[in-house]
Amino acid sequence: MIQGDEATHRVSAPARPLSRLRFLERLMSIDQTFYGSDFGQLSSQDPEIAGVLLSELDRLRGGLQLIASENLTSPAVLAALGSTLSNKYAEGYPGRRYYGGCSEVDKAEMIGIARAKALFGADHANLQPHSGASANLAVYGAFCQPGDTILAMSLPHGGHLTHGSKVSFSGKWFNAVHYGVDKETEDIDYAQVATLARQHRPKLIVAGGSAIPRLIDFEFFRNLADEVGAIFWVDAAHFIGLVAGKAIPSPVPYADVVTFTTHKVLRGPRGGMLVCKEEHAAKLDKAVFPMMQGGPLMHCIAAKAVNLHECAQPAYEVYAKQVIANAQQLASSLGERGIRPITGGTDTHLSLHDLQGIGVTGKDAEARAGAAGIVLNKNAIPFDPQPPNTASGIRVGTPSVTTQGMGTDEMKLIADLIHQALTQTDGDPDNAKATEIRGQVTDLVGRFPAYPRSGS
Ligand code: DSN
Repeated sequence: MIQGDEATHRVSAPARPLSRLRFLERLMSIDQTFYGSDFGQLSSQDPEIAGVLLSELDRLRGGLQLIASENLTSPAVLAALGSTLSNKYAEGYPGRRYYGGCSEVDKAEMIGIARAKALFGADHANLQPHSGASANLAVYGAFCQPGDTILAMSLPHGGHLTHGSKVSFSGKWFNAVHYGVDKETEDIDYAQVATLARQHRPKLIVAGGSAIPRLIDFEFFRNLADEVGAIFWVDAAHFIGLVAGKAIPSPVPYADVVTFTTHKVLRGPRGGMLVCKEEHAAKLDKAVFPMMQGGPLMHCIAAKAVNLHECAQPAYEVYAKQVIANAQQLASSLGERGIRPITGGTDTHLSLHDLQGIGVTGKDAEARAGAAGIVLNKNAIPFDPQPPNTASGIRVGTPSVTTQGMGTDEMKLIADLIHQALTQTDGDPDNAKATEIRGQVTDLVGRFPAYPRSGS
């Protein structure tokens, strides 16, 4: 089990069940430390929105958060997000802005850039992308013209919307060719990647996606990109936190550019970032601003810097390794209960599960788990016979529960609770079995509270 404040945000022993009134009082006192004096002002000025903030905290604390792309960022990151840096216009880059008064935000951005370069061993970093999709848009802007061909993983096999899906700018403006997974191994079909690259000679080759449980062979992609004269781009949004924590190999030495979100395993604020080789730095900076974005979100950039410092601490390495150990335990314990892990398991923070063996759709599974206090998402599995809105699978991830301090014993229990919810309930929160499972979830999260209350 992870110990220590930096790893888990835990500050004290678990709380006992409280009356609703006492609970809200305690909530208010700890929230002062999360939001500063502003929370008091917010609650008197706008109780409606203050109530939403409190009830979201209540929701986070009351259930098991297994969305693979989410995490529980630290109070320090939240403090930077809720700061006056939000006020500042700072179009441009440190030392060359289009606005006066940028001396302090320049410092924040330069600190963040230096931390990102050091953490990832990168030549260059850009912290301004508002999101992962914005960072990805900048890559297209830097390297492609409309109509150019790109090669990426297909969305139903684990890719991402911005990798050439027809409903995204990337599929509308570019000619996207997609590779998938091998039917037997369910891992990336590297032979197909090579065949398609040689046939189409794409401008960009992309590795990465949203539902890939296995490590990616970056050296293979680098060599292939060199062979066909393509730029090699890694979308590392899902796993960059594991790279930061030195728990899995880094794509940075291999890729021309690596884009990512900052809020998944990395545990930073919601946003995007990119790191790249020096030769592409000026082109990518121009593609982020002024090609794709206007004013950067300086409060968010400061929060990214805070997070990068957290990720450089030894406790974060312990955390990243535990995220994987937990994901592996959860995947195998679900598998033992007939909820088959795609590829047979995971090397990362997430696993994808085929529910056909238990005769439940992804959509029903999401509803049944949700009614039992377990938050996860339905997901298409490779060669899925169901449409995406129904899907035959679920995706589960361990970033949040590991932040809460849970370990492999808790993963075994969670697998059992998921199995019970999926096979013995019907999505109705009033169902007696769902109520019983919710009680067990409450006990578990009570022992490992998210954002523990001061003095509890
Ligand atoms: N929407 C994210 C996810 O859940 O994986 C990817 O952008």
